[in-house]
Amino acid sequence: MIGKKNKTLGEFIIENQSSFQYSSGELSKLINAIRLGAKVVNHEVNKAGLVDILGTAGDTNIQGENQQKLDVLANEKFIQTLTNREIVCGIASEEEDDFISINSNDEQHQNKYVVLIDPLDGSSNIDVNVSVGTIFSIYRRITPVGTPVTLEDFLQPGKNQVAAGYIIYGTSTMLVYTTGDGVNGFTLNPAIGTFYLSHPDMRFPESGKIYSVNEGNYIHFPQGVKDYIKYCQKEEGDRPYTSRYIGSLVSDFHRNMIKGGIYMYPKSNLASNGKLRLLYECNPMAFLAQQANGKASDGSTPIMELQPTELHQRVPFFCGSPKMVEKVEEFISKY
Ligand code: P6P
Repeated sequence: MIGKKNKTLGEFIIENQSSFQYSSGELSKLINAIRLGAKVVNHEVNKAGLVDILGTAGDTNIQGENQQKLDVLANEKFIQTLTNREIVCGIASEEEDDFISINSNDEQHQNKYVVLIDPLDGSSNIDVNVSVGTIFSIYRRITPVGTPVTLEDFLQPGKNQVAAGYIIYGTSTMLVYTTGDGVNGFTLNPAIGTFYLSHPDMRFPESGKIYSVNEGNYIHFPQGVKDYIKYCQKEEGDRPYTSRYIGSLVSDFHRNMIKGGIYMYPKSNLASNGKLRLLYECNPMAFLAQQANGKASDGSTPIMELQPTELHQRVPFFCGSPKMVEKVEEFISKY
């Protein structure tokens, strides 16, 4: 993946189009739809404190979580921008109980891609002005083009992804994505609404000194995870490590990719499969991790090897610098 700093996202896409293994115009349409959605949601997120869109929309999503109004808005905006492009035949969202089939007016449409999205991850942080993110995962459909999309198109293992990424609405807004040829980060210049290549070829350091986990659940974790956390805290060699947990997967992942570290959301007595969703949180982050020299597993199996069975299924998630993920897997394997 070629790319010098300060190149715009548009220029970058055109320059690297040939490295996208499918026909030329498709990548740019896909990423341009995401780019537009990112700008629209960024505008809303940045003014959330000013406009009465805080607080819950009154509904709860399939996870039983209160839907913040910004969740609902972000979901609508991304579905809208993706639907308007003649390239997506189906969308699955954390905010939608079932997948959405997109049949363009041309019933023999040739739309080949399905998108799975968490439109606003970490949304419980909105009211306290902590950064949140959008996570997306893109596959080619496996059922015949021109027919209505089916659940099978969405339940593909993560290794089939053709693109994945996130938008982080933080001190600056960034779009970070991969199409299988490395990971590149683009920072939005809000004054002109343009994303610039600010972080070419992002890579996890082999190891790091940051571990991210909700230690409030410590007593409920499997013994191997407890042992690893104590290992991180022990004064020995380059340890103790630093504990950093923002409560926003995209933010913790992004920091750990830049500085080195591991993010963990283990299963526990409270959540037998952990909390994070395989299809639109773990798989896209695992694709990015793999493309950035990192690793992602459920504690023993690589995330992208898991065969999904349900749209909103949850899996335990360990992701980050490869040596740190291998270390926690070693502790878990003892039990
Ligand atoms: P807990 C946000 O709801 C999220 O899905 C991730 O972004 C975040 O890392 C995690 O859940 C936080 O969950 O249980 O530690 O509050």
